[in-house]
Amino acid sequence: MGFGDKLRDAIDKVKNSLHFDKDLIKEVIKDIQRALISSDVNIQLVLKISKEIETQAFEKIPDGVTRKEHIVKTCYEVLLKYLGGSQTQTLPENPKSILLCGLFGSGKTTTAAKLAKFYNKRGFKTGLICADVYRPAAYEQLKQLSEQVGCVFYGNPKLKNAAQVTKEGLDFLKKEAVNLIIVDSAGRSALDQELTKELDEINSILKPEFSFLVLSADIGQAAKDQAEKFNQIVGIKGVIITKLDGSAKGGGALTACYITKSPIYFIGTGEKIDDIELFDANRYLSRILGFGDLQSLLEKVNEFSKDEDLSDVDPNQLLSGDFTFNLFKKQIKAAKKLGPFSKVINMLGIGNKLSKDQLNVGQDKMKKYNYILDSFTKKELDSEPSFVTRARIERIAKGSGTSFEEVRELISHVKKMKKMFRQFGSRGGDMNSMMKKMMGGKMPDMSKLEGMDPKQVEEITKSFKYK
Ligand SMILES: Nc1nc2c(ncn2[C@@H]2O[C@H](COP(=O)(O)OP(=O)(O)OP(=O)(O)O)[C@@H](O)[C@H]2O)c(=O)[nH]1
Ligand SMILES: [Mg+2]
Repeated sequence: MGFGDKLRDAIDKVKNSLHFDKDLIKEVIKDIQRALISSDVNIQLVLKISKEIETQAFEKIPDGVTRKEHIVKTCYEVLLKYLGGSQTQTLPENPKSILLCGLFGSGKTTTAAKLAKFYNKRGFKTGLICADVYRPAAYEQLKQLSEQVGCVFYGNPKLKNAAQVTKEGLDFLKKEAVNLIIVDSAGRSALDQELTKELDEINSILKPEFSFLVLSADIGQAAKDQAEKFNQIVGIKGVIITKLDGSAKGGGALTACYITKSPIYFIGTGEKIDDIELFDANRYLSRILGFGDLQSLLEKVNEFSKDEDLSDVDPNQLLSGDFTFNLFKKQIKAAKKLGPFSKVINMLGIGNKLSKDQLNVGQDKMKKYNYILDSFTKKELDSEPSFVTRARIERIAKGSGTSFEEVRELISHVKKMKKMFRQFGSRGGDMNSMMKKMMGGKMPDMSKLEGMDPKQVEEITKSFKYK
């Protein structure tokens, strides 16, 4: 169970219960405590969070709001406050240079390539410099990633001085007329003198507009020490948390950033080059708590729509239960780029409603399904599963070189998906209107909170009244 699943279960307990008493609230708070502790959140902070939820849960509730709605809102807001790092940051429209630093294996090189792709998609001409002269394979790794991204690359495996490579890289990239430079530096097992010296030297040559500390979510609370040390010794603008997809300790890393007031700019959510997002605490939390995040799914789908013909995949269509073979075919095509289907489903906040088998339609199966769907006629692709009769199944199996059973399995898969989306759709609608009611029609705009001190932010968050 990853970070988020347990929290979600606790919140679901409130959502699904019919009546409330002190015992239920205490039980839910215990569940939240357990979830936070197992994701490595500092114990003092866990107590603080639970105390806040408990106090607010029993406050007088405003007219027109049920106790249940009030409690869900309270849990959401308190968790948002502590898991949101030091609030959502916005990057300027035109960043010129970014330096990535961090300890061994934190994800710097992968993040450098992810950022390059992120900005390329937004119209930048990005250049990557490999300033890791420490690890022999570093040059080749970043070079290959640059080719994958399609951005300009500079490295010099013969040089053993990171500052010197950076200097050469800057000259080279100037000629290439790039408008964003991203520098990948070497990791060490600790921020020792050697690494400090190296980063200082790169800093004085690059004068980065943004120097980011790259932290892996699986270090949990240890993120606090690292953020403090890097900030004191080399100075950082903010952090990027990687591996939030796989780590159960994500809560520890996120709250550590809240404690050290380190702004989180980006999060890494997978190994693929597209698995990076600007960190938006509100959006992240609604996703892990299962409120669904149609917005980020839509954005992602739109980014790929040009080359993958996904422009007409409308989540509302999905949620109305209108899940066709055609849509399934498109999903298989898009899965390569969007990442595993399980991830798309998680963005919708319904990952926990599916069985493992439904989630893990493996790559081989995907290929087979693709062959099968290629043998469907246009009419069959747009039809209800019941339209695909026995005779049709036989024809499709023959045409695709698969078996009768395999075609039947695909049909039953689509049937299940259709049913599941329809069920979620009706529930999701209720959830949306409930959230609206709770937030007075709108959610706090986190981008407005940038740079404020946490006290001010607290005041503003509190001022969101019910309508
Ligand atoms: N699941 C997941 N894996 C990631 C993510 N970011 C990086 N990784 C993986 O983490 C491992 C280390 O990543 P690198 O980018 O090489 O890390 P690094 O900080 O450059 O490592 P050094 O240069 O050796 O210090 C690789 O296997 C990556 O695929 C992420 O967001 N999610
Ligand atoms: Mg590296």
